[in-house]
Amino acid sequence: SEAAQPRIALLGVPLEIGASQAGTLMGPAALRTAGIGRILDQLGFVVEDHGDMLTPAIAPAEGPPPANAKYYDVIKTWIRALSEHSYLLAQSGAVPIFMGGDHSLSMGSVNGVARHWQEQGRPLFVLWLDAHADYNTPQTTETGNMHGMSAAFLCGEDGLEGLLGDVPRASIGPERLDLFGIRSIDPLERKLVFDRRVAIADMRAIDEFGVAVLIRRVIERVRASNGVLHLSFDVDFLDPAVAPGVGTTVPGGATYREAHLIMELLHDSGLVRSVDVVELNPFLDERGRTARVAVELISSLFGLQITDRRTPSNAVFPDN
Ligand code: EXY
Ligand code: MN
Ligand code: MN
Ligand code: MN
Repeated sequence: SEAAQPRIALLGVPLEIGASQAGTLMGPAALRTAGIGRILDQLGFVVEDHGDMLTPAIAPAEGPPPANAKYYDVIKTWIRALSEHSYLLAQSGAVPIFMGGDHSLSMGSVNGVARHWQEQGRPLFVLWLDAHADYNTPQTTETGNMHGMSAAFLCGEDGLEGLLGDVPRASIGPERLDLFGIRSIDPLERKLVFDRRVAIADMRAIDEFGVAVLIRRVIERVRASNGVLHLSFDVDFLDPAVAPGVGTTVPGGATYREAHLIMELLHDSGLVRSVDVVELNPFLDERGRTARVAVELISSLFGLQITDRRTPSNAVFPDN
């Protein structure tokens, strides 16, 4: 039989209380309205839309929540349910795209896929495209917003031990995280990222070396370990002029073309097995502009090409 068509599983995660500004609740709907399913279908994928997660039933309180973690008891119910769902989607062999929703959802989406790849004996790496490091813990946070703690949690940092309850925790460790596009980091968070030796390409590195060189370095790192890659795409990575529809804008972000090239190089690498698209806030968007840009970039990640290029990816010089 012909090779099975590659499958993509869409899952909406309408979560917003991990962020300070409400509105990412509407993110999944905006991505669908911008045509995410249709465009991936046109690219030849079998697209399974699993709809939006329903608000999970509140878990019984298990003792006092950690201080400085706003809405912990509610977010933990989402993260537990999402981690289970993410694990099952990864096991199904589809490439899951988790449509947020604020970035706290990654504590569930990445935990689930990491658990699957651990069972497959392949290391999971995470590329964190973001203006922010999201490497705060309840001990270091200045806001208590859990969307600023998700990368730290995934790397096994302390402070949110009970978050997953009985759901297995599959930490990737700081050595498998690549922070990319950082331009806003808190003092204690910055120290923690430095102490853990987390790989970080801030906007200065991007300006000095260019995204192509830096992304190739991420790709080679994953390849060297026979790993797979989860892309956690926080839309506020982009410059606010390109993506105004986000809750925590920071000037001096990536251009459309830099983001586009990153997605094309990632596509060519063939390493991406799951994706978060987070922090899209339609309430702050301008006529769906940010939703549309997010969908265009996702379509490049999944193979939309401008021309039939002869130059192999990761070439140093063009050969056509
Ligand atoms: N570092 C700040 C905090 O921890 O609250 C801002 C975090 C913004 C998080 C957004 C999702 O990237
Ligand atoms: Mn983020
Ligand atoms: Mn961010
Ligand atoms: Mn945010």
